[in-house]
Amino acid sequence: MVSQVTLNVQGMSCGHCVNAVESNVGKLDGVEQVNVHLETGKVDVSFDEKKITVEKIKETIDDQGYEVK
Ligand SMILES: [Cu+2]
Repeated sequence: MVSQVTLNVQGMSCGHCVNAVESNVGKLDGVEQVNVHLETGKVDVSFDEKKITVEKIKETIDDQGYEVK
């Protein structure tokens, strides 16, 4: 079953940041779709909760150097 979460992420400022988050979160097993909204700092993620947790998604964003609220 696919779940949807919107995370508030601080520190994303340009297209490079968008790419870093979208590509690294997007390649996680269980993530169906990831969409970064640079203007608002919001990151929409669709994921299979049987395969991956929100914690793991947050961790991955954090690893890129951005703070997840
Ligand atoms: Cu950037």
